[in-house]
Amino acid sequence: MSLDVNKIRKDFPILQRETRDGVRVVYLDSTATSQKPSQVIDAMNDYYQQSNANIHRGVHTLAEEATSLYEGAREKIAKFINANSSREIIYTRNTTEAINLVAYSWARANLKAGDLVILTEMEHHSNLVPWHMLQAEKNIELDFITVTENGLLDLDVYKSLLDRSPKLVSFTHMSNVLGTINPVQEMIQMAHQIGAIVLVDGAQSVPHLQVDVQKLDADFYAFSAHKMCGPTGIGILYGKSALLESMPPFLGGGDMIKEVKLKSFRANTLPHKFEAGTPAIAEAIGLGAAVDYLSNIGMENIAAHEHQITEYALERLEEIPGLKLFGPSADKKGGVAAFTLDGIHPHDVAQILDKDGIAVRAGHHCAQPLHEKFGIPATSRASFYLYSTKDEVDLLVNGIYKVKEMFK
Ligand code: C6P
Repeated sequence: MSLDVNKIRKDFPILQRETRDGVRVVYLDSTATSQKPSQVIDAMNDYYQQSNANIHRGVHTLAEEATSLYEGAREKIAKFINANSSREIIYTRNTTEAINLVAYSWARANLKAGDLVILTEMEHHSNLVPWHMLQAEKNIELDFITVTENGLLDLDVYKSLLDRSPKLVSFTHMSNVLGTINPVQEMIQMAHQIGAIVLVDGAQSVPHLQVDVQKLDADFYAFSAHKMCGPTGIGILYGKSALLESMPPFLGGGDMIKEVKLKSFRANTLPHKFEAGTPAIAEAIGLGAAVDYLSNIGMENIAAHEHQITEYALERLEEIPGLKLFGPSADKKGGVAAFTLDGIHPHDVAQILDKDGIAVRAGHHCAQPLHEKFGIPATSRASFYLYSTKDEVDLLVNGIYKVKEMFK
């Protein structure tokens, strides 16, 4: 089934606006954050207007309503990624905090000096820096699966790294720069064969692909609401319940305890053990609405639409003399097109495109080591989502020709 993109676009108020210069907004930066449909904005407004109260603390009507909406959203999220139970869904602030939770709690308790953690050269800083910090503290060892010239993980290197018996393997499901969709299920299976635990960074996959954490057999899986039509300020750590049960709490405070004495405490059961303090209640409800929104359209339909747009975009961009695309062919990637233009700085490209209302991101996209690997400081990056159109790709391509003309 193809998407009715015109109908979908009507759900997103921001796509109806114009820029300062009175031109239409062409939003090609969904990899940084997606736009939000009215259904999500309304769910959050309704909560504040009708049910605002703190959760888990009151017996009054509003507190019960707020708790039920907040926990109801957790159920929806569990179903969306096919977790075995909503106890395995931990609310965090974002993917970054979810990865830090694993680094602070599971890794601090389970890793010792000399233990090996395997990452990849295509990781976002969120899946590098927490491990650098742990390395400084515990003297663990880090090593990296290399990225090939065409933007794929080198699985032979992975195999040889697994021979060194790592305790943890962590990698992104989909690269935010190359768009590469990694063979996650196969990689998890390989890690499990040697007894390693696997953490997947799903920041770019959950918004765009049907993800089934049980089928993948991921031990931990992290993602952010704001990239999947939901609000900022909330993300998810999925973890297998046996692992989460075995882990010490991350942050201490209200709600994460069963009992507190002056000199001790007993931690709460899952998932509350990892949710200290008043959480982002409206945001959780907004994420629940985003999950409903995406599920109603169907993740397979969304992925198919994005594939069409990406295929078209790569084809059109490849025609442009002096433009170099990074990452694999459309059949191996999601809706991301990072590129450089001969002799023109990526920031200049983005700034000039902005004059025509075209929003792309320029920089290292929080993947500095990956850019270093390719010998470049930065790229310009266009990215696509369920509301993107071929007509927007054409506007991007025309805009790039204009940039080239200006720098001639
Ligand atoms: N990438 C981008 O423009 P947070 O900021 O915690 O919601 O997500 C972090 C993150 C982790 N992993 C991957 C693969 C990501 O792409 C991101 C966020 C954005 O590419 C913002 S830097």
